[in-house]
Amino acid sequence: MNNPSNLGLPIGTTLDRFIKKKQDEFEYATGELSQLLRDIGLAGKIINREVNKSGLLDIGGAYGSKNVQGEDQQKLDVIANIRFTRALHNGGQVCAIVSEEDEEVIKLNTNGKYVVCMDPLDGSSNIDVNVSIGTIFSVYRRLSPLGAEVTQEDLLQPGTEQVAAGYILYGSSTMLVYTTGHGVNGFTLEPSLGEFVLSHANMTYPTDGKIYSINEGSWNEFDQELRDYITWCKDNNLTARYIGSLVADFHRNMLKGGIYIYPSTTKVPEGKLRLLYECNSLAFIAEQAGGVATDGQQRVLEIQPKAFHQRSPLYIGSKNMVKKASEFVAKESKEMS
Ligand code: P6P
Repeated sequence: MNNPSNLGLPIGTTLDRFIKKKQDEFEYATGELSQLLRDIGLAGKIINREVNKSGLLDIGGAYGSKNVQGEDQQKLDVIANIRFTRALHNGGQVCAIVSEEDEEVIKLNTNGKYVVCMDPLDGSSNIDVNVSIGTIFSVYRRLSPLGAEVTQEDLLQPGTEQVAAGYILYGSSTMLVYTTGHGVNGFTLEPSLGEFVLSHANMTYPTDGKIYSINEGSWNEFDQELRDYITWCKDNNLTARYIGSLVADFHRNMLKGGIYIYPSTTKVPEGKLRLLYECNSLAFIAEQAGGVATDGQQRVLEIQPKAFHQRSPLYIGSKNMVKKASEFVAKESKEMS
């Protein structure tokens, strides 16, 4: 397989060379965003090393504290947060980070042009059972002047303002998948080289699929419309696949076609996933790959954030599958994307 990227770069091109080549596409082709993406790649390689060793070193299991969501932090959550923050600080391009692991914003370089929102290690409770986990990130251009104090407006931009978004999947292989608004490309870590190399050029979401991903254990907390949709899936011979790790479910569905749903329920009316560094990041990727992402009612990317860690329901995946789900759950029929 040697389908070249949309730049004609062949499979096997290193991430560094790919970023440099695509730099011309960036509206601010001065290299800062390229540097930022390289910093993320570096942090991903370091975290990959820690994740792969977690069974051998005493870095698995709970850290003994809770994050802003009240969830038990895993030791690797904390390590991943430190690694990403350090890599982005040293790279110098980022003025602030909104991280799932920190209640308050992490202020870095006052002259940094970019804001990063991230979940350093999503699904980390799966670490101890060797299930794939992931890093999710979004990049925004700051609105306030360089050198000034970071503002709420810098940090709470709608997903439509993202200049880049991506995820790193620590699975049977480790992959970095990202977009800068010009399509989606996937890079696989070649451990013997320590390099991410282009392996999945121009990734596209199949417009349809046979996989639906939702935790049916919450059936009793679903509203009737959602139950009716799930029953429709069963009546139409769809397959249920739910890993319990968002990045892994999203990635599989993007390769094979499918829909992932984390809905509003009676227990979590706002849903469980966070808008800034889970829903928006994957929604940007999904749309760039021809997929769709809503909160059940509206396009995720158009939601105006009001708080760093606010949650949102998420229906994301193949265009026709999200559309079908919307026929059941959307309160009013409107074009989702
Ligand atoms: P539940 C992991 O905690 C996560 O944020 C996603 O990665 C995953 O899809 C979801 O929550 C699992 O949540 O409530 O089904 O266990």
